[in-house]
Amino acid sequence: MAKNDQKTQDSAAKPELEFGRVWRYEQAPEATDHVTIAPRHELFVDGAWTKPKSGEHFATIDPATEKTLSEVAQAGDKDVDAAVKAAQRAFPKWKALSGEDRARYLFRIARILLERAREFAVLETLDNGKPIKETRDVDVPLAAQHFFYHAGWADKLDLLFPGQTPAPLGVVGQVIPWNFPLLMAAWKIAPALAAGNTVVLKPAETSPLTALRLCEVLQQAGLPPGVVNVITGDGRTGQALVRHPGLAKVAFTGSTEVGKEIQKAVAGRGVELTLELGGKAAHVVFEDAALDQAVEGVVRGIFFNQGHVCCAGSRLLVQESVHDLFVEKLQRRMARIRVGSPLDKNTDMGAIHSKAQLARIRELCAAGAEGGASMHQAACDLPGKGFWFPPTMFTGVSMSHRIAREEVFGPVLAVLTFRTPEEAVEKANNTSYGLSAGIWTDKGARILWCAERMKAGVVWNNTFNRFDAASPFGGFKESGFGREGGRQGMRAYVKLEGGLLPG
Ligand code: TAP
Repeated sequence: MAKNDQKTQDSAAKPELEFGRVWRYEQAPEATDHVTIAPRHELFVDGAWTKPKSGEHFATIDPATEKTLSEVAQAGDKDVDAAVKAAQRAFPKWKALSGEDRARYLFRIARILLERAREFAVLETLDNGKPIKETRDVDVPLAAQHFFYHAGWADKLDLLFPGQTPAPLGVVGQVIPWNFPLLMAAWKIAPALAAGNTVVLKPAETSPLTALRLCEVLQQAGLPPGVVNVITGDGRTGQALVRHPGLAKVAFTGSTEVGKEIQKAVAGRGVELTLELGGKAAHVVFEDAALDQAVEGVVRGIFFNQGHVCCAGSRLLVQESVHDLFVEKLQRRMARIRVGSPLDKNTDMGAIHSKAQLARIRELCAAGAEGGASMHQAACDLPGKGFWFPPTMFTGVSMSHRIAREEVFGPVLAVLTFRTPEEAVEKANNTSYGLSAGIWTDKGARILWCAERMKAGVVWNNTFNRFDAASPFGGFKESGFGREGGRQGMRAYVKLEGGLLPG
């Protein structure tokens, strides 16, 4: 182990796995920490595993070791077309099922996911680099919760939209990112199916394994062929999917840049669109807040999932009177964050997801230091292999710094100050994003005053990064539009016919 050594190796290593070999994690040699990974994965189209027409596959690696986990199919235009056609064929029958029958499938999927929770948690940790305690306690249970929750709506759509007749849209193309691969798949698939739509899902190139394993769960649950199709590939596959004329709706989560491209690609086609994009959330700490609790909230807000979180609290706005004390407390807390093997149950922060993401984090940190902000990094021993970055905080940051404006998508906190609530709100809103925000104060009236004025889709009070399937999630401005979760999330997957009430 070399201190803060972030050397990387060529990630295009040859696959080393044979079929059915048990993958063991070298740094955490517990015999129970294993999952079986096939050396090659095909596309899931029309309920069956299908080879890509091109015959091309690419490697997906463990970012903590840079070892190849498996090879995954590269779907081309013809594969995308076959997947959309399978979903089109399945749509009339799926739509015609009673809500109660659709709910039965969703409940079954949720139960099987929980039965296989350990396997999914380990697989997600291997393919993504996030700590096992997060995949075990957050990603997998929340993914199951989304299926349970939406199963509950499948036979109550009339109650959800009273006075109107909700109908499914058709085939939905869904493109998801790498930061919460299984959870994002569940967020997208569960409401779509509950409403009677069929799906073609494209997972991120660098973290496709849990979405593919979810297909096994769908098969186990007896989901009819073609209702969900999963096609793997890079950005070209996503591009071919969102441009396919057979789609009724596109749902995308990822970068603002790609979101804008997708918006152009679907413009004028009568395709419904929801975009959940980037963020640069302000985490506002007032002098009257319970500071020790706020420190925990700020740490959770930025270092959870290595900061690879669209709603991460990456801008800390702390009231000037408590700035020095709060920063000192944060530094002490950061020194106790355990960075290391993602499969170790004690690890707080795992590996950075990819070499490219590590390069972006380094670039933005270098820009912060060059711009005159002071960088504080927790001293920790980082493994020699894999992609790693220590918990990092910048003080002396101004709004003109790139680290205060751009989404780093890594474990990097930018600290700014404010004097009055008005200034806090003004600085919080001084961003092109509008996904989330956090407020720490002892005064209820101040929470309401700030929350009303903050232009963010989600505002957490005296907590941060809490998620629930019943709670709508989504942004304003360059963070996108449309909501996922809750009644609002279901609204994005139906068209409303008749009735006098607005949708
Ligand atoms: P994106 O490029 O936005 O990737 C998200 C998904 O879109 C992936 O499945 C991607 O495929 C696919 N995609 C890429 N180009 C596409 C296109 N032209 N049309 C349709 N689909 C396309 O994100 P990224 O490259 O993984 O990360 C880049 C930056 O985006 C990060 O540094 C971070 O700041 C931000 N990001 C934000 C979020 C959220 S949740 N807001 C999530 C991830 C990343 P590939 O995987 O093959 O590229």
